[in-house]
Amino acid sequence: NVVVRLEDYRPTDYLIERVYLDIQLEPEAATITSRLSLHLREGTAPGTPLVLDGDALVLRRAAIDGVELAPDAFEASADRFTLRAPPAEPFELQIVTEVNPTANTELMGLYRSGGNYTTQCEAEGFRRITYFLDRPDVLAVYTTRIEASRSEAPILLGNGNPVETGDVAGTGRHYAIWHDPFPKPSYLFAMVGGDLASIHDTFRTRSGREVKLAIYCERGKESRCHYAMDSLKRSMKWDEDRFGLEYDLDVFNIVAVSDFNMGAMENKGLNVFNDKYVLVDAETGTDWDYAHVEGVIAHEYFHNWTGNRITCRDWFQLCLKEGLTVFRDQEFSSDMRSRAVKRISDVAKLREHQFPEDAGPLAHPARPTAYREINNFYTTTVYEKGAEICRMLQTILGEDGFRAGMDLYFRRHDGDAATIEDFLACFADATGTDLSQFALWYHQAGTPILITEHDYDAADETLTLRLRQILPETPDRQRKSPMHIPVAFGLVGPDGQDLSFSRATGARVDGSVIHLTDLQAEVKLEGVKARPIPSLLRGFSAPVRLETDLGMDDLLFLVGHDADPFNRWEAAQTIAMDLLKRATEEIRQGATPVFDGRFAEELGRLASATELDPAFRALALTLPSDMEVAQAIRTNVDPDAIFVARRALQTHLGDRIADALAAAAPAADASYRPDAESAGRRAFRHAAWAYGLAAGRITSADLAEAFHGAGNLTDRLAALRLAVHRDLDDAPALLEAFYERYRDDPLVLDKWFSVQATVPQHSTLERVQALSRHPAFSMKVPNRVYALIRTFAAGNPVAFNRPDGEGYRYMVDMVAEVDRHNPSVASRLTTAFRSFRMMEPSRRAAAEAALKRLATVPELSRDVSDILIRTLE
Ligand code: BAL
Ligand code: ZN
Repeated sequence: NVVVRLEDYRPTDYLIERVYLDIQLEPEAATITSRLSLHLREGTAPGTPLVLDGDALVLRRAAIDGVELAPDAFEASADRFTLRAPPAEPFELQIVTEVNPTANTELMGLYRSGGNYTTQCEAEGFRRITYFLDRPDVLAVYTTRIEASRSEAPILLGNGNPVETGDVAGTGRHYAIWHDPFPKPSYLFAMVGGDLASIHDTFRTRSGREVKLAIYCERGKESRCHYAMDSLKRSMKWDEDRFGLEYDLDVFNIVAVSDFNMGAMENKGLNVFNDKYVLVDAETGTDWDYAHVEGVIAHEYFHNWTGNRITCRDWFQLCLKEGLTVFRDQEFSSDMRSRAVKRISDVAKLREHQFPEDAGPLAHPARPTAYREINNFYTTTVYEKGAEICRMLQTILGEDGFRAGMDLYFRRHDGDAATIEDFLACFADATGTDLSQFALWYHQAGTPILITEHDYDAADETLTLRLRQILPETPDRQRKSPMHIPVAFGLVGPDGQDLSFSRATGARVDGSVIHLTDLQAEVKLEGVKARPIPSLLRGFSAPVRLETDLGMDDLLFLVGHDADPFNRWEAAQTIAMDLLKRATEEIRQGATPVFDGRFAEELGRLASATELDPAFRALALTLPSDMEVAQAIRTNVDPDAIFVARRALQTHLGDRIADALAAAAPAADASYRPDAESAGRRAFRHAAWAYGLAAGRITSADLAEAFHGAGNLTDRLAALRLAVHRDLDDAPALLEAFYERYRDDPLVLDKWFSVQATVPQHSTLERVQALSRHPAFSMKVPNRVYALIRTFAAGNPVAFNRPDGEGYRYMVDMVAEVDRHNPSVASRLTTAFRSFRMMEPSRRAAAEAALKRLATVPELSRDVSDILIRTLE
């Protein structure tokens, strides 16, 4: 378990200018011939050994400039190839390796999925295909020749542009040659071979070039690719309009595969996707799926510039491409859909996933400085907090300043392997801004706590705001310096309109943003004509935990009036969180919680306000998740009590607002359309069902009717989930009907598994154990494991944290089992334990014992060991 450190970075001794690959595909013995044009880096001593990375490779041949290497000229093992004394002049190294695509269950490198050949090289998969300087700062121009049996793999795809295709006479085999003119790191290499169906389209770039677009998938599923194609074309147009970025090859291919560890991969000109993020139609995809297909297609496409044209110098800089690209895909989805709804959803996701990571043993800075296994750093901190950092940059510099920085970044670094420092320097130089303190967002782990107080002096017409930041300790024990926290704000007046101020003194205020740069600061806002309610952190302008001194009356007023939709939603969340925390404590004391009825009144008014977007109203009706409540309680957490508190609050609210919701709920559309407005109407109707059920206004039979009458999967699944989670009489029959309808569709059956894995009862563990033996389930397919096992651990706090510790013991067994064939999926399962230290003592002890038992399993992968070591530290 070697630790790789940022401080040890140094450039390679050799450069690879060109790579020529010849890949002979065979199910159990693919042969890869690579010809690398190498030369010594200037300043490196001639004769310095060349050390190439490998992983599980079998070497067949090695030659230099066509001459076979003598046995003592090199050393080769499964994971390394060393050329002892390379020529001083540029030379061509030829290496032949052999791999078994069928036996590759790790799904890294070259593997077979559903009979098709595919590759996954990020982060370190290329070394499982051939020996190479497998690191992101080695950029080369690739030409790839792929050869396979024509009947087995009629489609052969590579990076870049197609050059040539043809038959290999008399063999039944054929070949395709692809050339990618853009130098790229090895992690962006890809090839695909298989018997695939496809849909085709074209896109004319703003400079008039025609790009051929294609999406490939399993035969029979091509009708489900049209929304992805539409999303791709909209993404291409949006990147031109918003950032002036045009596509640069003649073709853009997407391939959907059913065995894939991640969501998708941005290989140059040949994106490979988990089919979950490509295939949708009304019958087999929900509104959630449509939104995610659109977002992930955009994300991978946007990587063409932020990731591919400008890549990372080393893996510590992962956030450079991921955080920025998430920010870009969030902005795209905001423009395609409702900006407010997208922002609320993104923040809810951040708080559900990233805040717990940042508060636990796996916390790390967005730009880490050390890792044992880079696969474990594709985290929500790198992605989602990384995106928040870009968003803050835009808030601080303004949209024009941000765009100027981005333009300079593309001008200055096109073709480079860059760093976070390079990125920030572009914004500093383009706008003349000192970003040295802001850079701490990349370097300091943990979620800052922002505490605010306010006083209004009516005589002086002055509002005083006091702000303080607390930087919690994180596993690195680093001493923290104050962060630059941009606090967007407004002053909500007695009539609900924003009040103005004439002058600000104290901490810097730019327009409607306070810049908190010290541990504490005071701002005086003069000329405020009436007592305002400060609406702070509008739009969630910084990823912090905000604690204000606003009381119930003020928060209720904000729910009803804040001009900032995010803070309107946030005020409702703050109240609900306070009610849930209190109720949880009361339940633990054996008392029955009593709720302040004013919240229900205000929420009912908001939900019935037909001038507001139904999607927004549905979000306002969604209570903070159990994980968020647990995080807010922080210590001695009892998930059962949180769950009971939530059910009690739902009943309380349902009793008071269910009728109003039912009256306000729009009728089902005659036909399904996946646009945001239609999806919002469905979300609102489902929220009305949930409160109706909580209040006993809706029966099991009503839901069964909704299920059977549903014209799309979104409505059908919502009815099923409510029936199953509420344990209604009709639940077993609906589960059976759902299964029968979708028994041949694995992606939809994943939802069936997930619904059952999240039933909030202790007995769900036994249900999950039984489902893991279901014929439709397979431990070998990541999507199945994510749908059932990970969803159980990460999405069912009641059952996973069973007081008897059986949930933990089961998960440890599953981790050990999956680790034997797919370490990266196994390590993702292990992260379910990241918050175990906040549990009450008996659960904490049971989780720790289970983890310690996992540590004794022989031959754990580096992926799982790394998570385990850090979780137990
Ligand atoms: N680069 C890995 C997949 C993604 O973030 O796009
Ligand atoms: Zn990405």
